Amino acid sequence: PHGIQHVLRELGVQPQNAAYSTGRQWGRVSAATAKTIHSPADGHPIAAVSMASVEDYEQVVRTAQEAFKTWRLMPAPKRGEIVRQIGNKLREFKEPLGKLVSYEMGKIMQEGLGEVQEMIDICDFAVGLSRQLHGFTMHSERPAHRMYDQYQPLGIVGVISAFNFPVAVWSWNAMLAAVCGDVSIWKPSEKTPLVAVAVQHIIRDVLAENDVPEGVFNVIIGGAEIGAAMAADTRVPLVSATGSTRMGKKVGEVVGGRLGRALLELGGNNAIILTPHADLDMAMRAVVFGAVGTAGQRCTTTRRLIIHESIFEDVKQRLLAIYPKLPIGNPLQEGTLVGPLIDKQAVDMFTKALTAVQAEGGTLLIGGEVLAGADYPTGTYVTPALVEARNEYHTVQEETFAPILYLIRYSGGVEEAIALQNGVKQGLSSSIFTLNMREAEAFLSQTGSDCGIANVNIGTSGAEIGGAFGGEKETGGGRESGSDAWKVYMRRQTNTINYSDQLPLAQGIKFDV
Ligand code: UN1
Repeated sequence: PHGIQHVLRELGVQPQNAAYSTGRQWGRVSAATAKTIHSPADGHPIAAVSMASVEDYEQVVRTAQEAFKTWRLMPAPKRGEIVRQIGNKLREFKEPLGKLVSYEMGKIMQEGLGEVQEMIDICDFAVGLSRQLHGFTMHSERPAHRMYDQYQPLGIVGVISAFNFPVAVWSWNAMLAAVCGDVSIWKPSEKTPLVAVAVQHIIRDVLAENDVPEGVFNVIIGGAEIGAAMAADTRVPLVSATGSTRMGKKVGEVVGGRLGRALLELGGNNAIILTPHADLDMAMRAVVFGAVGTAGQRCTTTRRLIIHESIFEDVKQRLLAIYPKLPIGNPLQEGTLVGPLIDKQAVDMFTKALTAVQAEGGTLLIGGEVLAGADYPTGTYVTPALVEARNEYHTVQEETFAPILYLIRYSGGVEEAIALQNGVKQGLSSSIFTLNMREAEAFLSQTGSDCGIANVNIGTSGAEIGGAFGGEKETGGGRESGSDAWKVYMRRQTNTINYSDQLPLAQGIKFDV
């Protein structure tokens, strides 16, 4: 259906794919560990993968360690040149890769293409960065001394990515790591390994044409034990993990236990504040994209709407007019805006959260059904839900990775709305819609939003790659992607050089021997 066989051939996705790759080469296929991936869109089997063992992981790490020895010697702009070519290959394959992302993960085609565009954008960003891995120079307090800091390649970067952005998050990490002189080992989500196979196929020729050694860009497909091995491995100085707070706490604990670096990008419980000064026409588009886009499965998804009581009824009626008309269906179908959830387990969490929030006193206004019938063959299609709720409900405090939007009322000034927005454990993304400058600036001030991302008159999701991406509190504190997020991928060093014939001590200390 939808030309998917052709796409699989073009992307080198075989009926059965091997468990790991160190660049061009693929590891052995063990039929015993085969896992078939089914599309959440139509339930059809797409292809199978082998699951790697910890011994396979060992093999990959050794190859990566060897590769790092030479990769770090290549001048950064030359590494950038290779990333530039990877970006161009992704441009060539944007359509089929976007389609496979859509088919394997279930996000609509437009968002699949958008995800590949994020990869292309980060490649461009990384190319520029490869000539800008700047450190500062400082003036020494001692005569004839020079002082500066420099950034050196760090080593192996472990990348654990989630199903919802199955390829873009890899590229944020792997492309920055590559220009920084690091090698990466990617463990994609068990739910979406085929797009990782496809990416490896796409970059293969670039690696060959540039004689990139095996071990610079590694993929290993496997279960939680591979992630656990990576987290515990002192040969992996940085582990970048995207996913649930539960997973991140485990990874963070293990990596922290060996004093390694963990870059964590975990759950969000993102809110949009609508004040009496909001442009509601504009706000509604942002709210609906944020709440039902990617079927509510972005870490930046809008989960809470904090609405001033004077406009509460108006906002509610506007949403109640939009929600019944949302085109729900096959994500590859032109015009669909809401695709399926990733699997039945996700559907279960969706329905359980709705039952729980109603038991706490919430009112389900619309949605919450699991769709059945010929157009919805997988049991993973749901109707996005609107729930009138209170911020303090346990269910509202948790991130449910599904399209549920909680409508929460406030009656005082913007400070009250900000307190509600901040009144959760997570701290990823936040927004305010207002044309009032005092409200907007209060939201952005030191007593405003406590999130890693705070927007004015823009929704919570759909960030550009140029900014640093991540959040505070239980979101994990890490920053990926743009701005100076690259620094975590490098080893920082302060250098002081004495070119005098004296040895003066800092702080003026006298120590004559
Ligand atoms: C994620 O959901 O893990 O800002 C990443 C956004 C996207 C990235 C989301 N650019 O919504």
